[in-house]
Amino acid sequence: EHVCTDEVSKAKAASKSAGQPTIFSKILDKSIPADIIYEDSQCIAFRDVTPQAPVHFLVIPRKPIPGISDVTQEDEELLGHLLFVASQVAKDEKLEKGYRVVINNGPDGSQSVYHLHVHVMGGRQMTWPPG
Ligand code: IU
Repeated sequence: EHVCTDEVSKAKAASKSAGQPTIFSKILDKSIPADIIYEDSQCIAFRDVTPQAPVHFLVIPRKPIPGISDVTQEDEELLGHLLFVASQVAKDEKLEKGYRVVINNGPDGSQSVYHLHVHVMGGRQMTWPPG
């Protein structure tokens, strides 16, 4: 097993900081800027700084949950809300031809920021399987 793209090695390194505050906390408290396209009491959506498609935004909860594998039953409604917001912002972004929704989790999932986030990518034909 010698998979070592830049993306994958970054993700493996990042997993060691799991549990620490992330850069997304700073986006949430607005101490660093981001292109925020939606916000409410539970979550925000902002454009990914390194877009992998013509439209690529992230939906993140205000609650600092490290990843999808860390949720508890009390997060059930919040998880539904994140997906609902993803669908509404996708509509605002005019992704009527379709889009992809992704949650990376842990080292094997190539998660690089340990604050739960839903990726929404669209504006081009996506391929399957993902890398
Ligand atoms: P991942 O699922 O943890 O691999 O995705 C993290 C994403 O966060 C990735 O697409 C980055 O481009 C994105 N991102 C960002 O939008 N702004 C930042 O300051 C940082 C990462 I650090």
